[in-house]
Amino acid sequence: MNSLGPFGRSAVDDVLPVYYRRSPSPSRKLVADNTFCLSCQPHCLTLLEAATQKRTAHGDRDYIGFATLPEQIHRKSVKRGFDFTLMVVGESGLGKSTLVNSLFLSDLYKDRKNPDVSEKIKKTTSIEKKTMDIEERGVKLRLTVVDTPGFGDALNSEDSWRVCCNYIDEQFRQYFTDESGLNRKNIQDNRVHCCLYFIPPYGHGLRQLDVEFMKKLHQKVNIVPVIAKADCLTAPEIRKLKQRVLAEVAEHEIHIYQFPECDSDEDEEFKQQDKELKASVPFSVIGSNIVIEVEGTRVRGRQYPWGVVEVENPKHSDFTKLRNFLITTHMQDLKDVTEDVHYENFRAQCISQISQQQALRERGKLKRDSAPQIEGTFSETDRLLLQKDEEIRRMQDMLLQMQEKLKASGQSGNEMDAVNV
Ligand SMILES: Nc1nc2c(ncn2[C@@H]2O[C@H](COP(=O)(O)OP(=O)(O)OP(=O)(O)O)[C@@H](O)[C@H]2O)c(=O)[nH]1
Ligand SMILES: [Mg+2]
Repeated sequence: MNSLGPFGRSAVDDVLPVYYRRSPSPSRKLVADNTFCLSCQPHCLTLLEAATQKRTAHGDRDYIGFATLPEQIHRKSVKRGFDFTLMVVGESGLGKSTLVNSLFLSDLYKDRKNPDVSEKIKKTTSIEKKTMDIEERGVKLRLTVVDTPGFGDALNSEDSWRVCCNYIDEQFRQYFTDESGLNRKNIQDNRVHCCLYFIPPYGHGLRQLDVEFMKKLHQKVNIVPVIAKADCLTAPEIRKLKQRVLAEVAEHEIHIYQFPECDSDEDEEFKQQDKELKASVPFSVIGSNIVIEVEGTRVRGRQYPWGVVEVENPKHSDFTKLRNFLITTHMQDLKDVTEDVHYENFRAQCISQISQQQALRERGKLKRDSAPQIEGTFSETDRLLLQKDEEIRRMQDMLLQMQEKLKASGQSGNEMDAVNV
């Protein structure tokens, strides 16, 4: 691979955040120097003391040491590794698997058999997930590709989007559960960070199925539309189709992935290339699993009787732009938007659902709790009333007995008067 990034930057430049790229290299030296100071007098010096000694020795009194923070983050992230999940969606045969193989210089789908027509009729969209670990200059990337063979294959393709939608939700749900659990340190992030949506080159823009899919999923995932098999179209046809797709996207209020604004302090060349990248959407792409020799150089391409279509030739397609966008320049932004916008939406919905369920449960509990309480109150009152009734009844009995005794003894008159008094 070329050691320079797409915009003439080194691979290290592309990996490191801008503020670190521009910070002077002495920050790296400070870490080493501190380690030296601490290790030579490990028991007498604190890290701060060591830093202070170094500052004084070097006569640099303005140097506190936090300039190493970006490097600390960088080292930690490199150690931990990165993960990225890409979903490819589009009608069967549009070249999804071929493009993935071309993008990651791999052959992920060697064993795949194509279903025959009778299978296709009853087939529904399936999800095929492949993960591979890639390492480049010590940076590890765990790449997951989620393929959707059979998308739009079945006669009734209305629900094709539902399978993808459920898959994306399921990954969010899993992440939400893991994040709310006890062991939050080693969460595996399987959330879908980008969805390449393949538009056929032979139509006149978006079809009902394309509009439906994008409308159902644009709030859940970063959708990046691509025009498949661009070698089927001439340059003016590609331009026309791109314009049409963009117009239809706007007409149907579909929110495809929005490129972030370029920093104003970036150099002119970078700004120009960023502008070209944005102008290329939807990317027209070509894929091939074959390497051909053209004028002494081996290139990925498609051999036709009239010539070779080169996958990585910018005059032939936007493949290189798409690859740079996905891997070199915007991978982190795709992840950030997934985290900050799509996952946040899902999380907010989950929390509001949980709160609603809790409120309903509380209401139910209140009802259940209040029922025995009323019963209890009634039985207690009844018990007291019965006690009083019983007492009154006993006193009346006693009174009657006394009256009868008095009558019987013959002295009833006077004594009865005394009792009544
Ligand atoms: N002309 C042209 N053909 C292509 C291109 N990419 C792939 N193909 C061919 O199209 C056919 C289907 O390619 P696949 O990559 O299997 O298509 P898919 O979208 O993965 O199909 P499913 O897995 O069935 O959904 C193969 O014969 C490829 O060689 C391309 O860019 N241009
Ligand atoms: Mg495929």
